Amino acid sequence: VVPLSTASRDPSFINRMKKTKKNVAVFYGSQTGTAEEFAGRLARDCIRYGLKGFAVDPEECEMEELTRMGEVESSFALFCLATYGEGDPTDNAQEFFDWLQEDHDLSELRYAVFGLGNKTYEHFNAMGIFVDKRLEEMGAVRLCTAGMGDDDANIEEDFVTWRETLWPAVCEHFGIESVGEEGVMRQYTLEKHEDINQNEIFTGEPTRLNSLTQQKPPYDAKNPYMSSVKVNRELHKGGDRSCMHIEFDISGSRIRYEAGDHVAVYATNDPSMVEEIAHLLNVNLDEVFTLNNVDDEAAKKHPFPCPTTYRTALLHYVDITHPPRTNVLHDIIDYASDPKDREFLTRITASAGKKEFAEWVTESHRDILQILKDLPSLKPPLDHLCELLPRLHARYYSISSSPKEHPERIHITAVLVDYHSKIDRRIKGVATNWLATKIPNGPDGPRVPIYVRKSPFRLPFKTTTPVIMIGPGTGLAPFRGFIQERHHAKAEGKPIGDTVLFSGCRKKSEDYIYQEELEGYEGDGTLSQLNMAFSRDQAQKVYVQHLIKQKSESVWNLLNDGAHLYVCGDARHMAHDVDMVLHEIVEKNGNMTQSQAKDFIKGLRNKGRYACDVWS
Ligand code: FMN
Repeated sequence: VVPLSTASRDPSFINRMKKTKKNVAVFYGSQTGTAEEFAGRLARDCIRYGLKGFAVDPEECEMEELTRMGEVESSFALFCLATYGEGDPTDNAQEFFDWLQEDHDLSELRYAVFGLGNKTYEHFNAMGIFVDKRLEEMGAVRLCTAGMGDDDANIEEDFVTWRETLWPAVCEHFGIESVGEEGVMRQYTLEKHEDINQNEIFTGEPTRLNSLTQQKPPYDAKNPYMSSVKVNRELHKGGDRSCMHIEFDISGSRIRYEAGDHVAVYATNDPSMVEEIAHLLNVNLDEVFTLNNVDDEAAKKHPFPCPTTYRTALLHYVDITHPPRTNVLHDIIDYASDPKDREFLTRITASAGKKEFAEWVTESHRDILQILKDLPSLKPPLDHLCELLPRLHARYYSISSSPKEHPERIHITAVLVDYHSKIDRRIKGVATNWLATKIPNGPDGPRVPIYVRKSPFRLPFKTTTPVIMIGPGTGLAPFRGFIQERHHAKAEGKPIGDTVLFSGCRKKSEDYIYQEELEGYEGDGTLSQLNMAFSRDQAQKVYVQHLIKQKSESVWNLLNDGAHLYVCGDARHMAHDVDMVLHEIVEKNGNMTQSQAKDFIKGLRNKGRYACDVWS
């Protein structure tokens, strides 16, 4: 079995460029694969201009060689860089980011940047913006204006639009022209296995063969732990939504976690969707195959662990529920036998068809199955579809327990994603709907692959430091862990500082999660304030930011006493509105001007006293 990535690869990307006559290095900073996918597409674009490109993981090569780009004739570098957290780089771009803090001579480098971000975050595209500026400062030549992808709107469209400015700029700079038309180029070739040993076939392992059946610590993203689900219960008392309290058993696994960490869950797609796709495309799901990269130099030999069956690929490895990106539909146009379907797909995947694509695919939430149903003459080979669809990624949940009180369990608190879209299509979240089926059924329970991801979201070191925690809905999750932590310290006789919670839900009688626990903590003095906003229990909507405003004075006094502030939950509205109210409080109660208040809050952030764990 060929490993997914070759560990012994030459870390010198310049050597690799020279050896394989490549002239375009496409670096990606990616956490969930979007930037990596875009980098792969840019590398493939190169062929059209008589160039040779390859996608490179900055973590796996010596980025200081950017100073030596002149050694490769007519070369340039492209960067697809996502931003995370509070304007941070992705894990695989952290070292590159650190390297950029020092001065280097980059006058031999020509480059262009596409940033991936989301406008609902305060530090929109901070990493892309930083790298674009920093490379220029160090003497590198910018080939075109940086692209700023917004994942809150349509990042695919942003990418395609930017690419339409990139290639003409490259052509002009190097005096080259497009050499071929826009044919579809496959990145992988199909290999079928008629006669293969069953133990050599991947059955859902994220990286290593048999890692899910022959379990060995330490556990991480490449080697998740098959944890037994011990509890899965409903937290809502009424209403039409569902929120699950789930407990994963980690006893004997040597997994350690801290309150504030995340747990990643590898979920499986809905088997009935998989069956339907196979039926429409007339494929035997148990057929065993491998997809091999046509580029021998590529870091990724296969798009996902191979050899495997189509069933495993569709259940575990590819994302079949998100509406596909433009390139997926573009690359399968020729598989439609009806000229009307071909015309339609050509129109909506062209740059002039962006609006129609957005309406018909993205906004209508059409997944690949729905598209195959709506265009009955479209019959792409399943292996090509598997190549084009993005990887199904692990989903992260804020852990809602403390290891001090639950050393052998990891708790999560998850709302079931199941609703009807504007045009009445049912939207079901992959992971939460799969978790909903994981009901304990005996001593060994159903098992779920998990691993713990460390987070910087931490209680202050001293138990006496006051904390203000703001987390409505499932934003309460990490704070349940924090409160357990303080409860434990208190039980041990340690003094604890003010512990203030602002949380909320729609109706007290329906979706007030962990009500008894929270009231218990208020009663025994663990919580010094329990502020709950019930948005729909009265004529006027009441949210956490309103309660924070009502408690302005107390919040201000706590901040003056050195309190740490935490916000968790919805980034789009809540975190933003809370931030505004905090600015108002500091301005008014601290007698400051607007800009002084801004600096004060910035100071809190810099000192690690204002932390966010938000999502959108
Ligand atoms: N985008 C920003 O512009 N600024 C941020 O601070 C930011 N933080 C994020 C935090 C989380 C937990 C997540 C899930 C996304 C965040 N994003 C932020 C958006 C991502 O950068 C964006 O979705 C990007 O397309 C992801 O690229 P990737 O799939 O290559 O990792």
